Amino acid sequence: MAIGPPLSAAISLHAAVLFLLANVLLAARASIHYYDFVLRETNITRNCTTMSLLTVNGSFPGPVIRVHKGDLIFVNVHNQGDYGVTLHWHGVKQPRNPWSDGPEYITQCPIEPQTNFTYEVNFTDEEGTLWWHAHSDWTRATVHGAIVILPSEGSTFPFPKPDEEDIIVLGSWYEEEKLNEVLNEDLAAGSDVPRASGYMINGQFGDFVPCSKETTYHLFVDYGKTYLLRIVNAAVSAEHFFSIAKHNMTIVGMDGAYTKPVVTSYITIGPGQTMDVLLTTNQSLGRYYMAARRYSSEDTEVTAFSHINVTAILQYKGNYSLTSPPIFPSDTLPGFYDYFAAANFLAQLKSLANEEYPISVPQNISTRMFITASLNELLCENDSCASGDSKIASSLSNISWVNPSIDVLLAYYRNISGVYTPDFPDLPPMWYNFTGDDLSTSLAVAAEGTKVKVLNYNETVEIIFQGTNLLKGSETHPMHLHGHSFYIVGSGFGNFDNETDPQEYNLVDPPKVNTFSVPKKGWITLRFTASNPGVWFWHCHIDRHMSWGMDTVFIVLNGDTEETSMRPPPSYMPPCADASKIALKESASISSNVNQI
Ligand SMILES: [Cu+2]
Repeated sequence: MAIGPPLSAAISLHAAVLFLLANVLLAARASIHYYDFVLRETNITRNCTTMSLLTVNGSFPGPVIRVHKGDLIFVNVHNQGDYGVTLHWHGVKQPRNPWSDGPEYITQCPIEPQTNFTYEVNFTDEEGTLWWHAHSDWTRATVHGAIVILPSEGSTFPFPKPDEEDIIVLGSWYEEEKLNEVLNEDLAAGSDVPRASGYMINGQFGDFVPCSKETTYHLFVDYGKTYLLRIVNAAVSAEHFFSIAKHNMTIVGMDGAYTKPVVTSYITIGPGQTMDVLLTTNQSLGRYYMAARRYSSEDTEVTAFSHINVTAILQYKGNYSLTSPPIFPSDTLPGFYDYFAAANFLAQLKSLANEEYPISVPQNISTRMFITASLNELLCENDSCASGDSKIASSLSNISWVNPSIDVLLAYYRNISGVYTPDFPDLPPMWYNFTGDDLSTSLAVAAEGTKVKVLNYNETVEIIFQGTNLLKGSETHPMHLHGHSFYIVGSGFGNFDNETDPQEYNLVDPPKVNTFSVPKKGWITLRFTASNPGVWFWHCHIDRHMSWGMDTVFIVLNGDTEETSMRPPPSYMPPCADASKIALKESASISSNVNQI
């Protein structure tokens, strides 16, 4: 029938006009902000001791970035510290622009002392709470802060507007003043790496640590109001439970995307994750502890972590006696090893997934991967390790990631050979009872490599991350992907079953996240569309595991048009210390190409 083409042309013209109009409106509403972040050593006193630590603008946690959805910001980072640093905008997708993403030796080389670099951070579909942090060594222990992304101007939350809001940043504290130096010595020796001596809420330990009571964080509230709490877990290597005495919380968002409301008396939050919760102040006037406690998924024989509850105080305003101590959430805060409390909480999370906030879970998959996440060992040849004949390591599919000395992004963009290899496998090298209790130590020997996975533009990807119990080292692994959000369509305990488990997938309203924990002795399945051309880090957000090699990189190739291709680099990127080798590698790669021709 002749009616077909003109009608479809009319529809597409209509769609194009709408699209243009939407863009014009967005462009009119979005604004541009400029920030200066000065990194410098700052004296900080905690637990009766003063230490010199790197901070941004002298504050710990660092400054809050506050934007509306669709805004663009430029952050000029002035490094006045003593060592090279990079910053990352956790959960911000940075479409087509991995140059500003930040992970050291993945998308850039460090900003060296006495130099500066301006990051361009482009907020597109994110809404809610995210955060920024250093992404070099373990500098993020003190260099981190929240990012608040309000609804775009003229729109509002998908829940009644809260009366007020506040930010809760969970952090960790190390006794080692030169943390990075100790870390690098331990990594070279192959021994265990530092563990936090305590945890914090908004930079404070709370009432149960010496010299801390006077500075405990207080949230002063009015009776009968609703508060939006933006909770960030910025701890370097620890999952946490968090609960407020006598008050329920309603989860409404996670990782910069809205969720269906879930009423809960506690949350489980892994490092890297953010959660938005509503709190209604409907209890008797008084003081209530907001308490966090480490969730340890390590073997219960591992007790070398801080068992002190970290506290802040929710304090009602009004005339009443403050003589009684604050109430502690003893009945709602789960125990340190409460595996089921962690899993039960996470299983409730679902995307809002309505007409106004739609989701797009890939239904047809073009690339399937099955990746094991393990603790491992590396064999030391010729007694090269101080700790004996092996080093502690971790891996994805038994490949322990090694950072190159020239960043992967630069090597990809300029076609420099010898920096990485494009052979990260879709399947692990061997199959065994991954979650068994008596696995042979010979299975745990990993190979080192800088292996990346290359994806075509817009490929639909499904990944099953299977945790293993090699070296009796099963733990949760909060896996984080840069440049994309992904949907958690399934998770479970034990070994993934490729016949029965996919039948249980949630393809309707799975949570949309940038970080999600593979449970101890369990698995998760996630899906996403590789719609962001660039070079993107994929790693465990427990930095102990990340530094031991539980990492890989996904390169998403360019599409056919400029709009589906990576942007060119900015005029200045921090140079790599190994820059002299770049010219040599480039000429070697050109001559080897010539030889091939
Ligand atoms: Cu991990």
